[in-house]
This record gives sequence, structure tokens and C-alpha cells, in this order.
Amino acid sequence: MAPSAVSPAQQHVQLAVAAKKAQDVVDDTTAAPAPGLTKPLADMMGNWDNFSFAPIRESTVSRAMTSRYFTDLHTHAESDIAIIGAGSCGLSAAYTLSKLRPDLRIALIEAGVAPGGGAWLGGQLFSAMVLRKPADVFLRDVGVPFEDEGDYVVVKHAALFTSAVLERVLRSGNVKMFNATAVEDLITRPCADGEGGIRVAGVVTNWTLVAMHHGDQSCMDPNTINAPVVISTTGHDGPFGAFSVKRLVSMKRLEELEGMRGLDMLRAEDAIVKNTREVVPGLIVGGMELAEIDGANRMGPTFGAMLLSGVKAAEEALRVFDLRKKQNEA
Ligand code: 48N
Repeated sequence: MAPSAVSPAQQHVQLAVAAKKAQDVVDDTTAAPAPGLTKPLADMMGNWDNFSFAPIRESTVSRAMTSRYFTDLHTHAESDIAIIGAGSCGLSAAYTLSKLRPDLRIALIEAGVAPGGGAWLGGQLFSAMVLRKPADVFLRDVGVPFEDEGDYVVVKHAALFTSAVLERVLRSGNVKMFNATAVEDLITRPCADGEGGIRVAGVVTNWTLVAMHHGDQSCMDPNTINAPVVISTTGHDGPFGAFSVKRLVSMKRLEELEGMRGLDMLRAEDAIVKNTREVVPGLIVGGMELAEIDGANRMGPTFGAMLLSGVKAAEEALRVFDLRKKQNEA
């Protein structure tokens, strides 16, 4: 198919015209903490001469960390859903799943030591994050304050969004984030008769620093996480950008990638949200990784599509998960 210069055909949804030019309304649903410190902390100030930490032995710290980490690895070796990438799209998908299906075991794998991907700053390393309506509904659900500018809203610092959604995900009881961990391959299975090709059935992981050095050290074999459904939101740049869709091409499961097109805010964001989907059985792709497979435009420094693509990816993942469960029970 001749590569088009703009996002694939999609219904361009006319945003409801803002009823009125809203004043700068900061919807501060997370009330600022009360002034002053709690008494125990306040009592510590000016009293440092009598201060000391409780005693500990180094091995106690080591055992506290390793027992928990390896219990998590052991538990999540079999997950219900694996999410690759904890950028704005992956975090939004994880948040949505944690609220809709707290009964599911979800592994969120992030290559960076710091999750968040490109959402710690707005465009060109500026602080403010711009989101077009109706993405404000996600911010209200999470409880992120923003300034209402009519057709769009502004979160005064992108890190306010990312830290808030990250905090909700990490506090949830069913999402475990493994950061500094790269997905360096996909677990595959032959599709059931008649479907043809392969389906994705989990992820292959390694410490990111190890994954980046296979070229200069041999036989650093990986670990695995089995999951009937994988959501891939690996973005379009960085050392591992568009990982899963590139892997589908290299394993000959996809012919080629259309490649992300030029910047067109109006077309890009609707296309990413509307086309977030299961691209091969068992693998849902969302966020900017999708632009690489579809030839969608990039949107530049607006983030609404990332959040709502994450919501849609979560919805798609639950559809596929429930379908696979029915098939296995049949
Ligand atoms: O923020 P990103 O890169 O990706 P998205 O899709 O969540 O958000 C994209 C958004 O930040 C934009 O690019 C904006 C809207 N600009 C658009 C434009 O036109 O310029 O997050 C992807 C995350 C990162 O944290 C990576 O470290 C991680 O995924 N990651 C991986 N983690 C584990 N294993 C991998 N193989 C892997 N690849 C990427």
C-alpha cells in the first residue's frame, strides 16, 4: 500500500466546541497538603542531638529487598496481562486495568530505571503538558489538577501527571512494575487451527543494561513472563522504541512497518486512539508505537491521545483476555 502522508482514514471527530471560554479554572481535586508538619516530624526538628536510627544489619536489608523482588518475579512468571513500557500510554493502560479488574495479575515492564517515558516534560523539555479535550476526563479520574483553556487543558508540570498516575498504579494491589527491565523478545505460540501465523503469549525479559550489551558479551540468556495478553506501548524513540512491532517484522509475522508520518496534531491523535487494537492475536499496540506500524502522523507535544490510547488498550486487552478464557474453557 503506497505510504500516505497522513494518518490512515478515520472519522475525524469534531470536538464539542467549548461552551464558553472557561476562566483559568484549576480543577484541583487533589487538595494541597495542610500547611505545617505532623507532630512526630515537627518534634524531630531542633532535637537532632538525641536523634538516631533503629539498629540494622546489612544482610537484613539485602534479604528485605531480594525476598520481595524474587517473590514478585516468581508470582508474575505467570501473569494475566503484561504491559511493555511505562510511558504515558502504558501507565494509563495499567491505571485503567487496575481500576477495572483488580482481580487480574498485571506485570508492567519498563526498560528505564525511571518509568514515565516522554511524559516527564512537555514539548522541547518545557514543563507544561498540553492535552486536548476530552482527555481531561482521564485527568479528573486520576485526580490531576489542570488549567482549563476551553478546547484544551494544561497540566502545569508534566511530572504532576506522570507522578500522579504512577503513584496510583504502584499503590494498586494488582500491578507490579519491573523497571530497569527490558523486554527483548516475545513468547509466541502457533495460532489455533485456521487462524494461521503465531499468537503472542508473553514476554522475554532481561536487565536493560544486559539487553543493551548482547553485542559485547555472549550468552546472557533472558527470563520470561507468560501472559495470554500483551499490551505494547514502547513509543517511537529511545533505544528500544517500537520494539514489539519491529520484532514482528523481524520474525516475519508482519511484512513491514509503514513508519511514522509528519507532524499533524489534528489527524494524529484521533488516529492513534481509534486504531489502538490487537495487531496480531494476543498483542495489543497503543501509543506512539502504533504510529510506526500504521503510518500515522505524529502529534508532537500534545498527550491526550496517549492517555486515551491507554484506556482503549486496556479495554482491548480485557476483550482478548476474556475471549481466550472462554476458548480455553470450551
Ligand atoms: O513515552 P513513550 O516513549 O511512549 P508512549 O507511546 O507512552 O508516549 C509517547 C509520547 O511520549 C510521545 O512521544 C509524544 C506524544 N510525542 C509525540 C511526537 O510526535 O513526538 O514511553 C515508552 C516507554 C519508555 O519508558 C521506554 O523506556 C519503554 O516504553 N520501553 C520499553 N520497556 C521495556 N522493554 C522494551 N523493549 C521497551 N521499549 C520501550
